[in-house]
Amino acid sequence: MRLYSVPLSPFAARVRLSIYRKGLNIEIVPPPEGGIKSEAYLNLNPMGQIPTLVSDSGFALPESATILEYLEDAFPTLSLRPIDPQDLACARLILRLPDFHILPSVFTLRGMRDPAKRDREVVKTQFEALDRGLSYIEHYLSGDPWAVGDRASIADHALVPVINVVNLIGSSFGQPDLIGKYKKLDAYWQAAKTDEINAKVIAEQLAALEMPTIKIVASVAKSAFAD
Ligand SMILES: N[C@@H](CCC(=O)N[C@@H](CS)C(=O)NCC(=O)O)C(=O)O
Repeated sequence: MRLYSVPLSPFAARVRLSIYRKGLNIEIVPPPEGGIKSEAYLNLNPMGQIPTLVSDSGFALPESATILEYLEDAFPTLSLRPIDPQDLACARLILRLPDFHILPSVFTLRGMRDPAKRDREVVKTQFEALDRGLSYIEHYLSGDPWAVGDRASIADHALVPVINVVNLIGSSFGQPDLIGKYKKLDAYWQAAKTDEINAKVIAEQLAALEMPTIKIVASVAKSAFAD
């Protein structure tokens, strides 16, 4: 099996977290030559997005949330799904909330990191939307060091890479502590960073900022966290 991934993408990072935590033998590879809009890649993932998981039989699965669930079904040992139905529902909620309420603003703001390209009104509106998104997570977080219950779950895998990119985007606009006002979220992040697997993926995301080869991917993936 292999996972097409780029280091900084919060969508790819959440899948890498599951792969590492479950100790799966899945090769993690960059997009093929030609990038994510090449014919070869579009044959695997017609949306032309990262990540894509490809099984040994050639089954190619896009969409990070779906991939996380597939990994749970295909490799149930060391389950990352809470057992209690209510906890599981909360984990799935926390998995999805950033996609609707945080990452769209992060990506828009990312396109405006250059002060010359900033529209003040858009920046203001997007930071407000991002803040609302963080408040939703605060509402549903059940504690620390894990987002739901007393062990790692798919919710943590969605959340950790997202907080990392929220911090990065805040820093590029002179607001490095966007989560500080949210007590549960802040405590969660402080604890989450000390977990070895989380720390590995956080470091991979941060290291990507220094990698010149990532720029090749970024020229294709306009909205990606990849340049
Ligand atoms: N809903 C998708 C989103 C994936 C996504 O947007 N990936 C970005 C990388 S961070 C990408 O490939 N962007 C390029 C594009 O959308 O054309 C998922 O959860 O996997």
